[in-house]
Formats: sequence, C-alpha cells, structure tokens
Amino acid sequence: MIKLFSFGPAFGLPDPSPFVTKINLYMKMTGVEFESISDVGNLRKAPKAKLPYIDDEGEIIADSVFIIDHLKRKHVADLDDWLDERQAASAQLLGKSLDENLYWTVVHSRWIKDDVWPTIEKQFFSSLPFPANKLVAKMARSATKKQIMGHGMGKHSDEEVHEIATRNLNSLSILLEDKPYFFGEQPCTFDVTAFAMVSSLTLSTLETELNHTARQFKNLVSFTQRIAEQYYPEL
Ligand SMILES: N[C@@H](CCC(=O)N[C@@H](CS)C(=O)NCC(=O)O)C(=O)O
Repeated sequence: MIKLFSFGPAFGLPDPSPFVTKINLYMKMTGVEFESISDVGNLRKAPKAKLPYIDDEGEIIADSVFIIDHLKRKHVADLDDWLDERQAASAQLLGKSLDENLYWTVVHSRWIKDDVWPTIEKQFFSSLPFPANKLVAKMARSATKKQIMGHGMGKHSDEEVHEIATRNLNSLSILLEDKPYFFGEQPCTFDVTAFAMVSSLTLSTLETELNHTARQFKNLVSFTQRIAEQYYPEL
C-alpha cells in the first residue's frame, strides 16, 4: 500500500500542509488505498526536504505534482481525463498559481504574523523537551522567514500580502460561481488543489486576519465544507 508521509491533522485540517492535503484528497477521491505516516520528523527524511512524498512499494516520489502524475500513470487514477485540452491547460496554470502564490500568503499568515506564531510554535514544537523546543522553533521560523523572503512574498507589507491573497480568493470565487466544482459537475485535480489551499483558510481553526477574510467568500466556504463533509467527516 502507498505510504503518504505527512505532518498529521492540525488546526481542524487533514494536514497543515496544503500540499499534503492535496495528495490525501486526490487519493481519497480516486479510491487509491494509502496509509498516512504522520510525523513532523518526516521532513528530515524527505528527498526534497519538503512534504509530501510517497513510498509506493519502494518507489519514492516527492512533490505533489509528480505524485499525481505517478498516480495517474501507475494507478490509473485520473481526475482530469474528462477535461478537454483547453480546460486541462487552464486547470494546470490555475493550480500552479495557487501552489506558487496563494500558498505563500498562507505561510505568511501563519509563520510571520506575530499574533499567530505562538499557536504554530505550540502545535509543531511543544512535544520537544525544553529548551530544545524553543531553539528548534526559533530555527524553523527563521528558515521559513528566509524562504518567504527568497520567494519575494516576504518583502511585501502585511497589507500587501493580504491584498494579494484577497485578489486570489476573489478570482476563485468568481470562477466557481454556484457550480459544484470549478469546471462543472465533476471534480478535477484543480478542485483538489483549490480545496487544499482554500480550506487551509476557510476551515482552519486558526483565527488569522486572512482566515476571516476568506470566510467572507460564501461559495468558497460551502465548496470546502461540502468536500470536507464527504471526505473528512472525522474533522
Ligand atoms: N512543490 C512542493 C511544495 C511542498 C512544500 O512546500 N511543502 C512544505 C509544507 S506546506 C514543506 O515541506 N516545507 C518545509 C520546508 O520547506 O522546510 C509540492 O508541490 O509538493
């Protein structure tokens, strides 16, 4: 059976990492059997130093996009085979926009904002003994700050990051309209990515300013709630 290396449920979400949630939901939607191996320590063994990665009977694949390619190829688990060529091309670009842009606003709202940091610190590092918990938390936060600065999102003011995220959410809301899924009646990989990214704001128990803004987009809230009720009733 496939092993999915993850962080484990947190903040009322299947996983604090939207990329892990993406793979978790993709496998649930396509009926691929898997087992979640949840441990923050998985990061140390991850081939690209990021989660998720999977172990499929000894075949190790890292990065959510390559994992989905693998699931399509090896397990004939394809959520996109009903899209026409133009829809598939749009879905691919839209998905990457969430992965590479909206994602970093989520990171900013959790790891950079001082009001939310104590909750993040407690969730990820409180199981370590003192003083290692404080030290490791400080190092992890500073590594994340370095990454977000390197990406460029970290160079913006809080207000600008909030504006970037809101613009993304507003566009998603317009595209979804009142349809069940973004491309119509049936889900595709883009819906999985959208669920993963948007639910990390709409369904999260974290009370960030960005989460409050996201919850104002009613169709996005019901989209994420509907999928969560179907695939994650335990949450
Ligand atoms: N391109 C990767 C991104 C994965 C990613 O950024 N994972 C984050 C968690 S959301 C991570 O493991 N970060 C830890 C780190 O960079 O130290 C994918 O699509 O899987």
